[in-house]
Amino acid sequence: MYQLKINNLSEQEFLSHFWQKKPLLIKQGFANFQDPLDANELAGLAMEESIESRIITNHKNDWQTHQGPFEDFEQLTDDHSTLLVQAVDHWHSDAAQLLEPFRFIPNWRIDDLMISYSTPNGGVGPHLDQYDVFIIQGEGKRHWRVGLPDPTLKQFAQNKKLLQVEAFEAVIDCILEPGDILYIPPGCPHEGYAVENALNYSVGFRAPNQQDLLSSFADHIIDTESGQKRYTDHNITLRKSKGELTNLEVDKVKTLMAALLENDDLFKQWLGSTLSQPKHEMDLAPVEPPFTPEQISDDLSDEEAVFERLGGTRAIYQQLDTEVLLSVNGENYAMPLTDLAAVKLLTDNTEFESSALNLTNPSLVFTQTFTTLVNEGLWFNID
Ligand code: AKG
Repeated sequence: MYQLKINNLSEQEFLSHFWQKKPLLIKQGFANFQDPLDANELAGLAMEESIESRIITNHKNDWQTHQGPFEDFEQLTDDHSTLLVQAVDHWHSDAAQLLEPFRFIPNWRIDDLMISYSTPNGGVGPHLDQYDVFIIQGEGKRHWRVGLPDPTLKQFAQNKKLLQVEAFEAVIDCILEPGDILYIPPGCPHEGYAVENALNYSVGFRAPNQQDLLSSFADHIIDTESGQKRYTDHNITLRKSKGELTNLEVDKVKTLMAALLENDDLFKQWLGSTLSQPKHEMDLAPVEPPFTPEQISDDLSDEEAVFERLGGTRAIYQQLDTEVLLSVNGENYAMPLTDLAAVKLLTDNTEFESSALNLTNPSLVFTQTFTTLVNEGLWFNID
């Protein structure tokens, strides 16, 4: 279990003064840091078809990007190279533990754990992200520079797969040692080069933009065959200019469209399903033969049982007027309001004790839903 210490700040102080505001160097954020994996294990993951990985090299300032999966690691040279593996929390339960200390931030904002292994002078070069990130230093040392957002900084493509940013002034310039952490808000340019072979863990956050949201909402409207109401104008009057689309008509179209966004049930169903989509394909092992709700109920009544959530699973809930809407990996499940405490337990924690669940007195609907989730392999009894 990793214990996070944000200098002398409380989590609330960090949120008030730094989150989405300014970068922060957290010296020894994790005291006595132990890497959850080594470079060989990371390389093993980068050989898998279903796992996204890249090697970036920068010999003599010639930036090259090679896309995984990899059969060998010839390109991961003794210096000037970096291997990056995305969404490792989906595949490696010990590495997934590194997300836990950051769950004081709303869980739907957490995106994934990216891990990099760099040889001396290796890095991805100066760049900026649209997302918040905590970069944790594992084995080795890395020289990092971080700047403040500057709209005049130009981004350019070093190659087809590598976007970088021009030289920037640093407000943090440091050598990270094992257990040190850098918090970098969106838009802050940063670059890190290994001083010696180094492992880095990036805890990334998601922040959808309007384009993503509206296009996903449009898909939801089509899938659910909603939004069939048409434009009407039963009280138009004769007017001089027949070519004009009047401001009143523009407003009526806007109102027609806004009515869909204001449909709270439709909106929350869509939002729950879209925000709970996992980052990548899940490493699922469905239960065969499936458990019955009675079997799960028996398991739950065993006071000693502990249920764990599979790495990469995204679980959130919203309160509707008459029910609780649980969303897991893009699927919505409606529960009675009396299950609020049970749903909270399921979504606030990556593992829970059945004794705690029993105290909430879960309904049959909850047990049936939980049975479905266990049968899909999303929660499992670690007893
Ligand atoms: C990021 O996560 O934004 C980084 O810059 C990390 C890149 C790396 O580990 O090489």
